[in-house]
This record gives sequence, structure tokens and C-alpha cells, in this order.
Amino acid sequence: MDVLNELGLQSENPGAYAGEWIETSGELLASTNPATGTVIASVREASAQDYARISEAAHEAFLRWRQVPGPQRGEYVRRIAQVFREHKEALGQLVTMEMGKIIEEGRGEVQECIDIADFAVGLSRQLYGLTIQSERPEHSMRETWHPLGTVGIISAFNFPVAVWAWNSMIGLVCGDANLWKPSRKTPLTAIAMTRLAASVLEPDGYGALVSLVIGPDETVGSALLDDRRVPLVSATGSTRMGRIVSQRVAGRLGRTLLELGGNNAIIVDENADLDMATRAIVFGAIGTAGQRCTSTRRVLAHASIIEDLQSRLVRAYETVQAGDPLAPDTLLGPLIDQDSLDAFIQAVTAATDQGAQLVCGGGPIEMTGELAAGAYAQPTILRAKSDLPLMQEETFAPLLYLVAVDSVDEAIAIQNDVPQGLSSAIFTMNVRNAERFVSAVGSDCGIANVNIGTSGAEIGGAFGGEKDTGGGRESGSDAWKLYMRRQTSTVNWGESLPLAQGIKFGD
Ligand code: UN1
Repeated sequence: MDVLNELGLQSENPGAYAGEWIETSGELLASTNPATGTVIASVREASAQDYARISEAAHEAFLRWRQVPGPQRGEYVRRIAQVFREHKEALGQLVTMEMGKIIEEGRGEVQECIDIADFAVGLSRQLYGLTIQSERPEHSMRETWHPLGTVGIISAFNFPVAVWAWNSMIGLVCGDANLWKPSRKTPLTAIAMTRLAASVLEPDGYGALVSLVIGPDETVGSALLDDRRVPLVSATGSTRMGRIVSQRVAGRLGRTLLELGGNNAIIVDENADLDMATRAIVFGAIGTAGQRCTSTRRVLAHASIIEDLQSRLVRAYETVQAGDPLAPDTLLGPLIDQDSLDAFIQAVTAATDQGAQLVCGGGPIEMTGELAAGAYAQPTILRAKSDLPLMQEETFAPLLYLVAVDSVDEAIAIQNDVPQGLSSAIFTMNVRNAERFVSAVGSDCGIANVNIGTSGAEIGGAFGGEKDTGGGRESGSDAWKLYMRRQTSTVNWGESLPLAQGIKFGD
């Protein structure tokens, strides 16, 4: 296949890199295309012994890299972005083949990697600290930021390349090494990205800065969590996984950056632009087949417009074409696997048992021919009351709850009344309601948008959320600070030794 050739993938690939590709000693893992069920290629997984070697190499590379000036580190990242640009189309296709999102979103995900790399290049000339007024004469005080060490990156299947790039491109300019443990459902995209980044770093002996380890949670995942050479573990995935990561890493007083489940709502006010709201809801609920952590799961609509909104949504849902995610007209690809489809069907059954009304969808889509093996879910809308127990949970599928509300205050209260706190949005033309939504008494989420949906954030902002979403912030803004260690230095350039707080000690 051309895409595999272009990206240097073989039919069997080593599942670990640490400055060189490692002859891994684990099991053979087949990566399948979720749309067709066919094997794309295989990966020889890493073992716990392989892990020790990779961590060692990453640490050794870090010790050298931290001495390279920031802007020079940025120059490497600039060249990495260039390599991503050159292979954007092939990478986008590989993301689609291995993960199942439609090609437009596959390309968009690669663009997100390019964007964060460009952002990181600019950052490499900044990484500013502070100067602070000292209370003592002839003293200066400042705060500086230094490289941290190896950043462990645990990523999920749904964003198989972008979330790694958010962490690793920032990590690189911050002077860190990166050790990536990708989802075992998307090992080939991880190998391809590593290969491209390493093509820039390896000739100068810095390949191990983008180390990779593919293997089971119980062996290599466990070793990563307990590895004292990894001061920061950045993990994306389920809240269940995040709790384990958080507790294990905290046990050794390591730092975590968690980006876990979402249960994102769009509030539609009585005077909202319903055309815009409909489009945002359709993209948010059906895009990536509802498998983004930012996917729209709940719509809280004013009772005066809910019937109109519902019929617009149903009409739009009817036009959504399910099919081959590589085909340009397809808007809905498969779920990642049959387990996901089973969980979706169970959620629909449980929600209707709890009193929700099915508006459309609710079952699997039977595909024919090549796509018969794909686990396709019908885009589904359920009308529900705000106290539906299942609405507290995140179902990773195109399943949307539509709830009637009588005011924006009521909508905000319902929106916040879930364990998760990632993304949120309001559609309104009322400036008071818009500002209230983004105020201290409004949305309790990490992301709160006005007249924009819940998903599809730009890289420039800090990304993450509160409560069961884990509290982490990655990507843009000043998220880089988590990837560095802060140092406060007070320098005495005078000839006496005054003590702070005016203390006299023996003089
Ligand atoms: C995720 O689903 O883990 O905001 C990340 C978005 C994307 C990133 C999603 N830029 O939807």
C-alpha cells in the first residue's frame, strides 16, 4: 500500500524506539482497520525489559538536550513540523485507516500536530520567567524555568497523533525527552509519527527524545507509572484509567497531567440562531462518530424552541452518510470496535428503560460488502428528563440526549450536575446570558464556548477540564509550565549578608 510505503511501515514493525528501533521481545499485535476488519500491519510489542532500556536512553538524551538553547531546540521542532507537512496526506489517511475517523478529520488531526509544532517553535524563544522585587538592598530575585526530564505520554485511540504532538512538541522545546505509550488500537500511526520526528532528531544523536513503547498496560504501562525517571506522566483516556495513573504516580510524588472523560453539553437559548446551533450540534455529536472527549452528549434547549430544534436535528441527521471513512462524502465512520457498539446499544436500552424517548437511530447500521465487518452506530437522539441516571455517564458513540429547560440558569445547573467537566457551550443572542455562562457562576468546565460547539478546539488555548476530567491543561497558552521545573533564585550582589524578614542572627 502506498501510504504504508511512504511512511516506512512494514508488514511487521518493531514496537519500540529509543534512538534506534528496538528488537522487541513481546507478543505480535495486529492493527486492524475498523471499517473493514482487515489487518493493516502488525507490531511486535515491547516487554518490561525492553521498557527499562528505552527509559534509560530517553533519560540519557534528556541530559544532553537540556543544555541545548531553547531556540535551537525550536529549530529542530520547526523541521519536524516541515516533515509532518510533507506527509500530511499519507498521515491523515493512516489515521483514518487505523482509527476510522473520516478522512477530513484525519487530515485535521495531522494539521493539529503541525499547528502545535509551529506554536512550540515560537515558544522556544520565550519560556519566560519573572523578576521579583527583593526586600533586601543589592539583591535581585528571579524565577526561571528549566527542563524537567522525561515526559511519559499515554494517549488514547481517538486522537492517535494529535495528543502526542501536544505533549511532545511542547516537551521538546521545553528541553524534555518524551516517552510515548500509545493506544494498542492505533500502534501504526504512533510508529509513523515517531519515524518522522526521529528522522530530524536521530542524525544528531537526539532520536531517544521521541521514544516509543507499544505494549500492554500490565507490563510496560505499569513500568512507566512507577518509573522515577519520568517526573511527569501526561495521560489521556477514561476516568477509570486516570484514577489509576494519578494514584500510582502520586505514590512516588510524580506529577500528572490528566485529560479524561467529558460529558459535554450545548445550551440552546430561546433566541439562539438555530441554524448555527443545529450545525454545531451535528458536528459535535456525530463528528468522529461521537468518540471525541469533547463530543456533544447533551443538548439543553429552551422549551419554546425545542420542537423546532429537534425537527431540524432529525432532518440533518437523515442526510448524514455513513460509509467508508476514506470516501470524501462520508460523514460517519465506524466505531473503534464491536465492544464500543455493544456499549452504545446497551446505553440506548438502559436510557429508554429509565424513561428516555427514542427520537431517531438507536441501533447498529448494517453495512454491506467490504464494510460489513465495521461496527457502525446510527446517529441517535433521545429525549430525556434532566434526572435521567444514564445522562451522568459518557458513552463513546453518536448518542445525544435532548432535554427541555425553562431558563438559562436552570440549563447551567443541569449542565454542571455531572461528574465530568471538560467542554461546554451556549448558543444565545442575549449578551447577559452569554456572559453569565462564562462567568464564575456559569459553566464549571475547562472549556466554555459561546456560539461555537463543544468540540474542535484550536491548539492555542489550554485544553482540559475539571472534576472527573482530571484537572490537567495541555496544548497552548501557558500549559508549557507543567513541562518545566520552576526555580526561584535570589542573588546577593552586595558585600553584606542581610537576612530576610529583618532577622538579626548573632550580629
Ligand atoms: C480528545 O478528544 O481527546 O477539541 C481531544 C477537540 C480536538 C481535540 C480532542 N481539538 O475536539
